[in-house]
Amino acid sequence: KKDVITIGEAMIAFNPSSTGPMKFVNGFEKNIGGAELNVAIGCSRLGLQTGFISKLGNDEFGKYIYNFARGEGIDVSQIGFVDGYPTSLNFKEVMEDGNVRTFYYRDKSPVLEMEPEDLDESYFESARVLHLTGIFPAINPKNMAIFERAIELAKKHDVLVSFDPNIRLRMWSKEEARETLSTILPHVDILLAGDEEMEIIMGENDPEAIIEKVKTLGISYIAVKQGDKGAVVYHNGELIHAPVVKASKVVDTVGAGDGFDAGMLYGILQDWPLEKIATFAATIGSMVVSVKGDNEGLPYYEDVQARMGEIERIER
Ligand code: KDG
Repeated sequence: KKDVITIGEAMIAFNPSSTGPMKFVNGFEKNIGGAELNVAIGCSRLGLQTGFISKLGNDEFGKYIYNFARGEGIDVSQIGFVDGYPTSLNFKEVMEDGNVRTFYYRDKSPVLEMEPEDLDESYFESARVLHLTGIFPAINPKNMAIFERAIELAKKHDVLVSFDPNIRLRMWSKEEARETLSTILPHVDILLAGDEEMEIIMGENDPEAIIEKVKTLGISYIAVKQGDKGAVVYHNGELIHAPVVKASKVVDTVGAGDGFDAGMLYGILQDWPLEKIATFAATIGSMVVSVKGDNEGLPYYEDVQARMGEIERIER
């Protein structure tokens, strides 16, 4: 049984070895990124069973990502390798204050070789949550056919559909994002979205107003993320302002939203009270930003407990 399965594109994240404008950075460290894979890693570290559905280039980078995912305990049986499509790359520029710009090399993404028929129905039968993000359709509009099939299989087998819009304006325009992503919302059970993203999709950025609107679509869990200003979370008539958890130090903000998502999914699957879910997710988000890399800062369950002061740890 899989707790969380996700479909998306993984890539090599080249993190600069020094801060400042990229044109003056000489060294990059080879790490891994990809929002959906980050969520799978986050969930896996918390102790959930996860699976990643994707295609990678049949190259050294593809093999590196595959082995890394497997090492994190993610089921890699649904990852294929394709010839002729290089594994995607993402070079990052990190400024002193932790602000990041990304430069993609992903035009000929291996996921362009994925087809709706490739999805294995039995994989959905044994899953509890299907996590999707707006990055996948942003790669190519044809990926929506894969989402439609995945959503169909999820509904058929009572798998909850989780969705993070993850709007990357380097990949498509606001209009394209709005047009495509608004068609996904009615199928969603768990919405994990940024306030600015919801502004693009629904022209509204006030969390409570967003929640009022989207709950009419039948979405069960709603989280509106506001970066370092916290998050507002809704379920079953209950609305909670997640605490603002201050990061010990802001080093690299990329992946914070994915960490928050992993925390939400974990708490939802444990059927925790909403307040506990929100605090847990917010804590994870704050932990991710103090570590360089897209997923390196994703904590293990005990790390979150220690951060929340629930357990005391002997450091040395
Ligand atoms: O959420 C973090 C991701 O944005 C990052 O890991 C890279 O997937 C990525 C993307 O497409 O930007």
